[in-house]
Amino acid sequence: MSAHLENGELPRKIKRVGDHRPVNVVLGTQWGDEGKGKVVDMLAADADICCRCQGGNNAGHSVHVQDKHYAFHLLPSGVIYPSCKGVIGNGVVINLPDLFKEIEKNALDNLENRLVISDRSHLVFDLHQLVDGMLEDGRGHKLIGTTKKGIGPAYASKATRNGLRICDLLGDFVKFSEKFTHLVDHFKQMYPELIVDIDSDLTLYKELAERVRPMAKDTVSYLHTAILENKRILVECAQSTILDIDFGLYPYVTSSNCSVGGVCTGLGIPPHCVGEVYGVVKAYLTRVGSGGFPTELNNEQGELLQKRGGEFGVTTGRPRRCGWLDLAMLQYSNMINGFTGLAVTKLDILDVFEEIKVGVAYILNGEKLNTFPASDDDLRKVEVEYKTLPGWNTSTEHARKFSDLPLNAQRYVRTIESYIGVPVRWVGVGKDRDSIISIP
Ligand code: 2SA
Ligand code: GDP
Ligand code: MG
Repeated sequence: MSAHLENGELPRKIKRVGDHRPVNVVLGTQWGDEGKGKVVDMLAADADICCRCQGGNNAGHSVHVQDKHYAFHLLPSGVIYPSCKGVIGNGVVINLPDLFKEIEKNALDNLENRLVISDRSHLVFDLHQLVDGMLEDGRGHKLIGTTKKGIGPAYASKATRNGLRICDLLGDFVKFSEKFTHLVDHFKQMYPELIVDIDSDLTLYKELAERVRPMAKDTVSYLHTAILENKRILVECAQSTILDIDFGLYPYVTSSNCSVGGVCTGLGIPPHCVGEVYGVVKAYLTRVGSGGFPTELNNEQGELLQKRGGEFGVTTGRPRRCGWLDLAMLQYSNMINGFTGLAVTKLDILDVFEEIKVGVAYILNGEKLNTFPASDDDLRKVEVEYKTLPGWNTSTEHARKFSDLPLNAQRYVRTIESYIGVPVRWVGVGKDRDSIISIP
């Protein structure tokens, strides 16, 4: 026992992480494609590190800077800024060949030297993609409408504990080859028609190992050190809360936690380091893929939203289904994420509507629900109670202050704010970087 302890003096060496909250989060509140990329681009101007914590290259995050258009799938959008480091966390599933194509396509300054990839993240192989396609083809009319990027099968390998991680690739290649062959055998037992050229895949991965090696790190200690050094960290979640594997409309969901919990599990950041949680809300609602959609507009208004909003998948090019904003859904999303602020995007798309409806409650079997249905079957049965608001019939694209917006547009934003009880901090009025209104 030390002299200090004998004297009754306890030596204290306490360095508490999280006395400040340096980690801010941007996440989707609805069914994705709310414009997270644009909001992250705005906030990353003041960030040292921008991280992805879940999902894979199923994501499609667009950023428009002057006449340049970026579509990010695995890269965190903040890497556009040369001073911003990118982290791909352990919760992300990585298709390495596609990641390198994305790096090359975007040709961002010195990117390979400022991108850090968790050595705990799982790999998505071609075989996962093939299986994703086979599963979808076998579902008939019950198809989920996945992006066929192999995301579900890769997370399934993670859960069945025969997945391969970046650290496996960087370790003994003989062991990696054995594990890969075992994985192929495992899938072939379930899908005898699956064809995998093991030798050519292994040759490819041997090359990729050397390319990824300098970027691979233990991102837990990397981010821990960054937090101690007061670095500003921004997390860009992909997909969205109603696509979350736990909280979304299962089975019409993706295979990761896209809500705020995914930040901690997908990066190894303690919860008390998380500061702002910004929810991105599209001023109307869209969905790619199947499943119930209570406020969907299967009419010319829906077509108008789709056309004006350019609602096509960034990864697959699929048309997105469109409908009115659903505040009952947004309330549920807020219960899960505890938003500290909202960004309402694409308000300009509503500029031509005489009247705008917003869903405010669900009625099931004649009773108003005060919870969000767990089952997609129930969601398909609900009737929606709407509030009808007057449109503004004026272009908002040049508005840069809240007071520049027509009064009815201001009322629309305030309606969202008062129903959810969370301040709207930004309003998007166009796709360009500067087409945004900040509300102090
Ligand atoms: P997956 O591929 O297994 O994750 O698909 C499962 C469900 O998750 C939905 N999902 C998405 N929804 C909106 N946007 C996404 N990213 C792309 C985009 C989509 C695209 O930004 O436009 O290009 O089609 C995305 N990724 C997954 C998917 O539709 C399924 O409902
Ligand atoms: P994400 O997946 O949430 O990042 O969103 P996507 O990039 O898939 O889709 C959003 C689309 O809306 C992109 O094409 C953006 O450029 C565009 N966008 C974002 N905010 C606005 C806005 O306020 N107005 C308009 N007109 N377009 C916007
Ligand atoms: Mg998207």
